[in-house]
Amino acid sequence: MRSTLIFATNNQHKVDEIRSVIGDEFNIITLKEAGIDIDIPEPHDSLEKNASEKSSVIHKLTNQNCFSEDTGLEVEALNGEPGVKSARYAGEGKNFQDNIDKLLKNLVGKTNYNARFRTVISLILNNKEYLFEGICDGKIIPDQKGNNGFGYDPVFIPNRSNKTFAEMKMEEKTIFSHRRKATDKLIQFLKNHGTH
Ligand code: ITT
Repeated sequence: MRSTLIFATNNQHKVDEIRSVIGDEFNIITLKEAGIDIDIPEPHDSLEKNASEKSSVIHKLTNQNCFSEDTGLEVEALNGEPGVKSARYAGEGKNFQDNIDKLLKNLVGKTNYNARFRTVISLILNNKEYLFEGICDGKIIPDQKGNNGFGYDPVFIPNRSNKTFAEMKMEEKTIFSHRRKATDKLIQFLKNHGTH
């Protein structure tokens, strides 16, 4: 029987992207599907700590194997911002457009547009926690392009591409993405631990 893992997120885009990488190998249950309605806190100053917080809250609640992920956009000229604050950069509303507007405003006059997405997955398997990281290097563009994806996708071009993530279909974003790289490590780990 396929192993079941709860994915501790309220972000459906993340669920779609991770499911497309994991395929049918594991049974991924969303919070909604598990009947859990909770706004998981992200109070910490690092992606690692916030990812741990999210998985441990759900583990305490369900006592089941689960994982979470925290992702940040780290912009060189802004000393790594918005980073851990990516979701709420322009305020508690977590509004994607407001966040992009604030980012572009803060980059006016800068010459270095280098940036990276970093994803940290926290897995709790049989009561022990494991972390996996995925990084996608690229750059920010000053004019938004594309309507696919979510968050900062319309202003981020990964290295070795000339399209923003928002101009790509999910399958193409997956070739480059931070989230896929972290998920690959998660899958490999689960297989090595005899979890199928
Ligand atoms: P959960 O905590 O419920 O998982 P969230 O949306 O709050 O969902 P994060 O705390 O990880 O997720 O916030 C990261 C923010 O960074 C997210 O709201 C987006 O604005 C942005 N982001 C994350 N992954 C992204 C991606 O692949 N492409 C573009 N923007 C992304």
